[in-house]
Amino acid sequence: MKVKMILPALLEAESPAWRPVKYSLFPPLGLASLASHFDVDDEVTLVDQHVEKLTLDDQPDLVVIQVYITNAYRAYAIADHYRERGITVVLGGLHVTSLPQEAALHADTIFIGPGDSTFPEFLKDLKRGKPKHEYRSVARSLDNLPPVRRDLIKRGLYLVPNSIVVTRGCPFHCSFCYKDAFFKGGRSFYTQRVDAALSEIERLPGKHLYFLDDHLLGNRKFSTQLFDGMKGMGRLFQGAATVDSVLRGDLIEKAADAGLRSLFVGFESVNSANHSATGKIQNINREYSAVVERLDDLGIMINGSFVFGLDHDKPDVFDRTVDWAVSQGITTATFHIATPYPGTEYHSELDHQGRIVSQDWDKYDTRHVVFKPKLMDSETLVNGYHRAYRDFYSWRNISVASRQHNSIKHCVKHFAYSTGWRKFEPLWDIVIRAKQLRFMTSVLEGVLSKVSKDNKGESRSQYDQPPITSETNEVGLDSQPIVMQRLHKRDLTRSLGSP
Ligand code: B12
Ligand code: SF4
Repeated sequence: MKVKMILPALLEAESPAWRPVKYSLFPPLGLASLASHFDVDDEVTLVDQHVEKLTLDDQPDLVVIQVYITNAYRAYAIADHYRERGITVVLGGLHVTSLPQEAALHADTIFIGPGDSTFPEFLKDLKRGKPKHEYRSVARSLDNLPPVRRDLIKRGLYLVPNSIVVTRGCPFHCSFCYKDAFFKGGRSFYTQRVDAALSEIERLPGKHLYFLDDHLLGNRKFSTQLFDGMKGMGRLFQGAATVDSVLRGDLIEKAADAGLRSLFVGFESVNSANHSATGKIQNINREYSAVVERLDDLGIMINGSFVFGLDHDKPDVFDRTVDWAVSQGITTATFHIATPYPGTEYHSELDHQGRIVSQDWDKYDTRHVVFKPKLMDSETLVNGYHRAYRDFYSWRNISVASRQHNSIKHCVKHFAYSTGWRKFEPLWDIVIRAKQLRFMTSVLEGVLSKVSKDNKGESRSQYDQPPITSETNEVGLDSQPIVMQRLHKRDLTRSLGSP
């Protein structure tokens, strides 16, 4: 059987503001995982439209398309095109799971939820000539899965060809997150077997790995064994985890020992009221600085993720967030405009209140305002979002933030990583067009090399600002960054909130 697997690009690919580097980071791991279920004599190709040209004049027997909300319209157009040619088209992924009826109009078969058990079931049915119209994932396990078909990945087209996932889902339930909708009807957090994860890591060439797991520290037992197993492998890796997990126990030290050098942390908001409202119930006043300090002490760079426009955000939220992130020495920041993905609790709430103003899925990219914000107008939200990016990545703020670390090497790495990521777009474009990203992977490995607490030797508190002006638990405009900065290691235990 001739099979074509496609990750359609989002429409933004045609915009002048397109940042090719962002979409040349990771290969389509979901499709490469599903491809492992084909027979050896099936002829499979995998096309990632973000990094290569998609031709549509071929005649495969089966087309498999992954649909995110932001590429949905293009995915549907491609699906319609192949179906008109009489080819079987199957659709799956996050958006199909959120809106199955919409997707079903463009597919012979749709898949709801993760495809690890339903896709092989479909392939069996297809062979028997009796594929169903819909497969719904109920059994959830990563045991005994065949190895990801990495041979289908064109490694040279990606900065981070070694992306990997060793768990699925997350143990938490934030109301705005895709997760609960996607994993409905079965387990929503599960892991690979540790030996299988370690074997997969061993098979990856080079040093650098990027764990795309939602929460790499989410299962303590699994992660402890994973990091113990990775110790001595000489890997450098990046991953994502929650505020809470960085503070709890010594897992983060184990991760650092195993090679963790940069962590994506979902701070989400500097307004603690937003956390209660969205199910992120940690106490922001106490935890955030402690997280930063602990990671800093371990030489782990931080990519902080922040959402703007939640119901407790006033127009001052942009400056407050940037000021805090800079004062704390956050290495890179990812800002988002709050986006109510269909299927989430957040979407239901806003919909119920009549506040959804656009159903154009192309705009659900966290850069557009698709709902009516509560305490500011849409223009303020979108302008504030752009301003936050501009201000955070201004030369001045990069330089101030870079100086907030305990070691000179960390300061230099911060500066190099942050400027390299945001300030040299034209250079990235040249490298991408010349298909030379593999050389940049070694540069990345250099930047992610180990930092030990050395030369500078000063405590973060030497950079601290004036004393606290308010003791309120609610994050006050003037008090918030300062309250955060006064935390020290001894406060860590006290600062632990429930997840
Ligand atoms: C890596 C990543 C990216 C990478 C690259 C993605 C890629 N090349 O695939 C980059 C950085 C480019 C990226 C960009 C964006 N991303 Co992104 N990203 C992720 C992340 C962290 C991991 C995805 C992944 O690889 N998972 C691991 C693999 C194994 O799982 P999978 O891809 O989901 O595939 C499984 C199932 O979905 C299913 N499946 C998928 N397709 C199909 C098809 C068939 C036929 C079948 C049977 C099954 C099936 O089976 C697979 C195996 O179980 C997810 C978070 C997450 N955990 O999903 C967010 C996530 C997918 N991104 C998201 C968003 C919003 C974006 C952006 C809009 C962000 C932005 N502001 O720029 C852009 C636009 C992306 C686009 N192309 O449209 C949202 C999507 C929300 C939604 N409802 O669609 C997520 C869920 C993050 C979040 N928490 O909100 N992203
Ligand atoms: S902690 Fe992150 S991945 Fe987990 S539910 Fe919340 S937003 Fe989603």
